[in-house]
Amino acid sequence: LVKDKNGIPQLILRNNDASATVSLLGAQVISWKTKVTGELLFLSKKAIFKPPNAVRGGIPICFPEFKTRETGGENHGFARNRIWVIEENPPHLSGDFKEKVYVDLLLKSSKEDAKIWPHSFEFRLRISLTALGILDLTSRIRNVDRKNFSFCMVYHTYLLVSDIWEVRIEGLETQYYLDNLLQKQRFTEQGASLTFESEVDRIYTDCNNVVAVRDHYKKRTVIIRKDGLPDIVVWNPWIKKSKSIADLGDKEYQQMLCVDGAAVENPITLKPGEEWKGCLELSILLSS
Ligand code: TA6
Repeated sequence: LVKDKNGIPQLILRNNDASATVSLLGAQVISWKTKVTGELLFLSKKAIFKPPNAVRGGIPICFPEFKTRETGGENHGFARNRIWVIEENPPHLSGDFKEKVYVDLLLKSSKEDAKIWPHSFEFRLRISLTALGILDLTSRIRNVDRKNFSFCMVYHTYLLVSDIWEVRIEGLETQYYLDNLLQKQRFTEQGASLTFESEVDRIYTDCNNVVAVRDHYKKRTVIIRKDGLPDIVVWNPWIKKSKSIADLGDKEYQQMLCVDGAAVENPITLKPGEEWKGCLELSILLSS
């Protein structure tokens, strides 16, 4: 464990030539690197590492809301603004973790947060890294309350790209989406791949579990696999919106693209004692 300049603990997972840095503020992965590729996640030069701010970049964990759905609480939920704890002995998680380096983090409901979201929960996140640099995030959310609750959960994944003009997303063709820039009107993706030349803010609903983000200039593709998460949110703020975001440089939109595994369009409902699981896996393909 190391501490950042505001005293918030960070830890680094290392496996072979790959590494991932995790801040306990938000249980947020803020760096993901391999020797061959260098950094793969975007982190704003203006990012603020001080609660209650969320860190602009990496993979913020958005829970229990995306936007302010019902409570008028913090945008995209409070989980990304809280300090999580390391859990030494979490309940058993199925899967093969033998060759992986991982950490388990935990966020529990608090009296303070119950004022904006009055439900008792336990949110466990395992972040793991393989020797080939595959980054895997598994969320388990448990209802420890006496009544049902519903939530949204998003891995708000800021990928670092060479130049937004050089990037395309494959795997979303023919999929339905809601356009947040057009009052959530519903469309079908028409293109063979998704490219960028203006602001984009969409929710692809109940869509494919695998998409590829191809970066022509960097000659690499990030493969995003989701499991248990029906939707994918795609966001780039472009020029005008970027200027209104205090912790994002005016031109930084050119180097970032958010492609988020998400459960957002239809909130997940858990009965007392039930647990939900949602996974995100990020891997890299290099082209010559
Ligand atoms: O769909 C992605 C989105 O909700 C955008 O509308 C945009 O506001 C973005 O997330 C970032 O939100 P944030 O609260 O992190 O500034």
